[in-house]
Amino acid sequence: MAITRRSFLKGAAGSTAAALIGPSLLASASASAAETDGTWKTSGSHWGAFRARIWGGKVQEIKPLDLDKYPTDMLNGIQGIIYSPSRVRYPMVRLDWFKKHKYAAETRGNNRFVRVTWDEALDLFYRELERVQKDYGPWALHTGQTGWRMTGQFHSCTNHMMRAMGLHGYSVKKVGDYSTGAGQTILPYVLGSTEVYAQGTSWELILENSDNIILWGNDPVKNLQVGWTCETHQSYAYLEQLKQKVAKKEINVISVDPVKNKTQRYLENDHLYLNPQTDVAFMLGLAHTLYNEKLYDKAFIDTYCLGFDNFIGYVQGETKDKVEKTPEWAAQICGVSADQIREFARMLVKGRTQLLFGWSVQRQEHGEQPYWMGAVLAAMIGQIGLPGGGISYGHHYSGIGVPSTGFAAPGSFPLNIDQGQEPKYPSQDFNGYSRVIPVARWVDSLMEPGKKINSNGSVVTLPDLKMMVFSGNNPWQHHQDRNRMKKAFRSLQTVVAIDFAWTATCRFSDIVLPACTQWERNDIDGYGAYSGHGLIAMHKLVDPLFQSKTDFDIMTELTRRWGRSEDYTRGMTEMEWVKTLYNNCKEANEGKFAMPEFEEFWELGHLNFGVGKPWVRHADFREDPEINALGTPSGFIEITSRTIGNMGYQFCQEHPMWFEKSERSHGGPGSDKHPFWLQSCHPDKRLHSQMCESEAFRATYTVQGREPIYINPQDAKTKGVKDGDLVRVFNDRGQLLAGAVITDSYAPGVVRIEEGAWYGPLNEKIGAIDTYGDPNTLTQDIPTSELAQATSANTCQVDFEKFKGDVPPVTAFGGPIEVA
Ligand SMILES: Nc1nc2c(c(=O)[nH]1)N[C@H]1C(S)=C(S)[C@@H](COP(=O)(O)OP(=O)(O)OC[C@H]3O[C@@H](n4cnc5c(=O)[nH]c(N)nc54)[C@H](O)[C@@H]3O)O[C@H]1N2
Ligand SMILES: Nc1nc2c(c(=O)[nH]1)N[C@H]1C(S)=C(S)[C@@H](COP(=O)(O)OP(=O)(O)OC[C@H]3O[C@@H](n4cnc5c(=O)[nH]c(N)nc54)[C@H](O)[C@@H]3O)O[C@H]1N2
Ligand SMILES: [Mo]
Repeated sequence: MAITRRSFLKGAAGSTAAALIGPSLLASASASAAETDGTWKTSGSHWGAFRARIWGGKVQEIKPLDLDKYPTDMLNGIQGIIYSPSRVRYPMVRLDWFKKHKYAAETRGNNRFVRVTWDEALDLFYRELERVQKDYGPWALHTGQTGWRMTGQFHSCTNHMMRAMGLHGYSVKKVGDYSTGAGQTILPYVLGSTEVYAQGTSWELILENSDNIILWGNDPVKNLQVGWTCETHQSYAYLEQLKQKVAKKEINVISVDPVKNKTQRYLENDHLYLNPQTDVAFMLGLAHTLYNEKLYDKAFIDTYCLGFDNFIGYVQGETKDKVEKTPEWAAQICGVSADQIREFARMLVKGRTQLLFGWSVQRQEHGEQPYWMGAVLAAMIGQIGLPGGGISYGHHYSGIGVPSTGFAAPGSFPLNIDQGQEPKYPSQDFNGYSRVIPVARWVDSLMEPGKKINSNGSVVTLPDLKMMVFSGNNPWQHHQDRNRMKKAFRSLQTVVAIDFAWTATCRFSDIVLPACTQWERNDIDGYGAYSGHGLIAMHKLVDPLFQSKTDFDIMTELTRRWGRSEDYTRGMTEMEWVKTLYNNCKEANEGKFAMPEFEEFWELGHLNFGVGKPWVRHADFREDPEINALGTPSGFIEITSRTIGNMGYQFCQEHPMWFEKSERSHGGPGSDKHPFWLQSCHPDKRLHSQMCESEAFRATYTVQGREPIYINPQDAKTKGVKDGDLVRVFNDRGQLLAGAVITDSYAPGVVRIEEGAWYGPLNEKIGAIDTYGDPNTLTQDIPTSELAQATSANTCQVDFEKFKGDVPPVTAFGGPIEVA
């Protein structure tokens, strides 16, 4: 058997070369035609809308659409996605799985694959679907993981996969997501909606009315670069105004964060460092001050809230742990002095205060608590429902806070099978297992099938999964604790991945099908997820590369195998679907906005609905809490929740509380052995793992070809690590190589490796070093609590040292080891 040289060694050499060349040289080298040659086409992306110059069948150049006044520099990474050496080129099947016919689960991850034809690959996929439904049942198949599939409403690949699977049989699905699992579960009990995905008070009203803005674990300047649909970047116009108001001292902006983040560096606002994961202790200290200094809004609490006295009993040390939550008590946990806590509390009630929470604080153990406690704090301040006051949990996301136009956006390709249709295997017998599991608990299912866990008031029985199908998500990026995943994957018989990039998920799969990127197909998308700013025509820029196909074509061919392709496609082609989605949207907007005929829109490339009217979140509730009651059981803000109290959980009780974490820095558990808190925030130069494969762009931030780890100068000195050094980062769960960037933006005891760095294990063995720097090699796979069962990625202690010894090549990129 000959091993072709598309091996990891070559991949490593490639990335070093790119590091030396740099981005500008590569860009000009690819522009082989004169600047004016070719045609310009419009398309969209999570990173915004753009125009691309196509010449010689290749994308030569990308420019932001004129409408986008604040384009992200990630547009420079797009060509590198299309032309990445990590593209999935052909249908591939894992060698040992293919040849041994006994799943060979123990060698999964060795990255040795054979090339097969499309027909062979789809026959195998179908064979496995049949086998699992016949030999086991719907409980053995999980098709429910979702993720950041590329933009475009028709080609939403998760929908394509799920609809096709649905025509075959039932399977296990998920509830919740990795983004806001804890927040979206707790807040309906407290404020009556998920809040995290709700439109927020308009920025112009915040800018006009707020005296204080608290950016609570929140980095909008970094995180608004991407959006769930094609992003408009309108939020940045408001952030620019905010910057001016900060300079003129018209608005007092404070970042509460263990890190000086990108937003703070941009706004040049004040900062309150606190120890990681200690927000609730800090907030309890604030509540203690507001209560005992009689600064809180008693009238608001009496009119709009439920269960305040019960909660105050805990603050005063009369109930539960009988510890008074004085600022002195809080100070020894959160690292902010008692005097500073008192001052902060007094500032909160001086004028109008808008709390703006990010999502990272709930992506940690007991992540339900800081969100609930934030609502309590906002209630004590008493400004919920006023312009520029109250609390928001989403102003860093997809343009929340940009007023909504209210016009309909295009719908998407249906995720479910059509009414009246039945799958080939109609059995819905889940053999006593749960058919829906909390999103982040699927690896637990693989490890402990049959285990019963509490989940948001009910009991979930983890299914005994044999097969998983992934499309439009990368679990070997999004889930925690790689070595535990390696163990868990041994209980799977068949794993199918459909992707255009040879991610670690492909490496750990058995059948890999090459999808094309969104720029190799025609589609339509909403422009501005929350603003409803308009529509984008997504013109196919180039033909699908290598043997890749659209997800639509892949699933049409698959469903044909059991005679259901017509049901799947409804007998329509790609362009017929795109046109239908447009026409349905046109119809929905009839009488409100006169949309042109499809052909005109397609020619123009975009449609602008204009701007919406400013709006205040919860204003109606404030105006009349009886008529406009919240969606909570009582209709009021529930500071104490009887519903949750009755669940009887240990780590989510009847009101918000401080719970010690299983791992915490600054003297907390585990910090004696692994002193540094690792935060794995969202990347500044990627969308999770997407664009990591973009070689020249990656070279703009890597250190010796590795993912950066950000370290405080003091910590670096103690460890004898210099800027640019390779470091080994480790704990009892795993180890990785990363490149040191020394910066005083990080507090001592805090390090960061951004999530989405591609996992590049040296080999498939458990414990093997990760050669590129995926932080999920080190994170803990534990639930937030019995309530949400969400991911706790940010509860993670590590240690690091300067790397000594032979430096292994980066194995993350460049595709499989192809065995002929
Ligand atoms: N440690 C740590 N872990 C985290 C987080 C964290 O903060 N820290 N954050 C979590 C959060 S909030 C999220 S949302 C998740 C993100 O987790 P994911 O959404 O799984 O991450 P992505 O890297 O965006 O993966 C999308 C995958 O889909 C593929 N893809 C895109 N478009 C298409 C398409 O059209 N067709 C096909 N077939 N494939 C496509 C891409 O190539 C990529 O491999 O990560 C979570 N994991
Ligand atoms: N560029 C870019 N933007 C993105 C994404 C991306 O991948 N790239 N992903 C999108 C997605 S899917 C999501 S879910 C959102 C994620 O949005 P978030 O989860 O809000 O983003 P993060 O960047 O992880 O964290 C925000 C801030 O929280 C701080 N923080 C972390 N832990 C603590 C803590 O214990 N206490 C306090 N007070 N602060 C803390 C961090 O230092 C950081 O400054 O971003 C979206 N936007
Ligand atoms: Mo997310």
